[in-house]
Amino acid sequence: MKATEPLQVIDSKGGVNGYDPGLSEDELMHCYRTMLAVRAFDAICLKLQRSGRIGFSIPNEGIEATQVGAASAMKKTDWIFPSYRDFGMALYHGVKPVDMMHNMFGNASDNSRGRQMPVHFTFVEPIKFVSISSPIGTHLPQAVGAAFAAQRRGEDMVALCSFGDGGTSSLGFHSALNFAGVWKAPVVFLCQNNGWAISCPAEEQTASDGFAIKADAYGMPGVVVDGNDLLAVRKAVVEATEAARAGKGPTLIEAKTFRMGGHSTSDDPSGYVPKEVFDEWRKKDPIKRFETYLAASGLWTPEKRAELEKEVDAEVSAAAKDAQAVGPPPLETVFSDVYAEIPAHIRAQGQAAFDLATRKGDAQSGGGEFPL
Ligand SMILES: Cc1ncc(C[n+]2csc(CCOP(=O)(O)OP(=O)(O)O)c2C)c(N)n1
Ligand SMILES: [Mg+2]
Repeated sequence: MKATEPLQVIDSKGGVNGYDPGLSEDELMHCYRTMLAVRAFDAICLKLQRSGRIGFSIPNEGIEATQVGAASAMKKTDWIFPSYRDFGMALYHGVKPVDMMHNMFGNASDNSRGRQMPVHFTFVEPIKFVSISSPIGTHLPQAVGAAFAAQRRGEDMVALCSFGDGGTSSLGFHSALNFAGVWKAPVVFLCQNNGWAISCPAEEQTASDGFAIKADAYGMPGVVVDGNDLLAVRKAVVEATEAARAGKGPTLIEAKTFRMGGHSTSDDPSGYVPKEVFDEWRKKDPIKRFETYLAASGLWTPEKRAELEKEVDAEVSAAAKDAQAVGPPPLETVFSDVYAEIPAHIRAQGQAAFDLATRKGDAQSGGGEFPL
């Protein structure tokens, strides 16, 4: 794979060469705080998983700038079709950590009532955050369909559709880009090239010169951006949304970044990522990169980081505590949430399950193992 020079905005000294990100000081600090909140959520979920209180979590360290930079370009009327690693996009738009924690525990307050895997969030407010799909690539055609429908109805909606380098090998990727190109659907395809699809390196994922070049085949612009530079990601996504709103159709953005953790809490990346690669990417930490810009703008000090870290850590810890205290969804919701009127044979099956639970006790939580 040849290296295409990615778009960058923040230079090594925190300068932006006159670029105006179009964000107020409060909005810039909100981006920063959200990245810290993602990291706190990550760290606390890891502890919850390792102590057997939740089954599974997905690390985000290293990719916070891609998520938050992209989310910052979206309006509340837009829809996000996220990958499982994108909870920073939800946090940016005001989803509360406790509502995410309810999903992590699969408890009775979870808006999916424990029927989804952990980290498979969905929210209608404050932004449409479409339910995360486990099967890779399946949400890309959904994003195109939703965006095309909104366009036909004359609604001001752009779909931000995020997926990984591995996602580009799915059938959904190719059919979605083809339809979006033909229909000029208002979609921003954000390929987060974090170097790996579980243990498969990006170099073995494609014979193309990177991922953005695939846009050529579908008649849309392809842009490569430094995914650890929040303002560069924002710039690329803002331009793509402007084109989409102007009826010019979709853009494929490849954000080059790196996953500093395992694929999931069930994975140990030290088995396949060389230590030197981790060391190299640690120097490119996206939060530190943004700090250089904030500091150069007079908005950041180490004390500010400590203060905000304390704040988000307390918020996420309290969210975990609250969610843990909520019990599992009542057994009958397995049936009652599915049918408006429960058919007789299902009612009979349900009764048998309730009788069993009465005799033997309701399902007990497992020991934290998860087979993925
Ligand atoms: C259709 C399908 N095939 C395989 C899997 C198993 N799987 C889960 S995540 C993953 C890797 C995806 O990598 P990438 O798209 O690069 O996203 P990343 O995890 O790096 O963010 C695979 C192969 C799946 N979930 N769905
Ligand atoms: Mg990947």
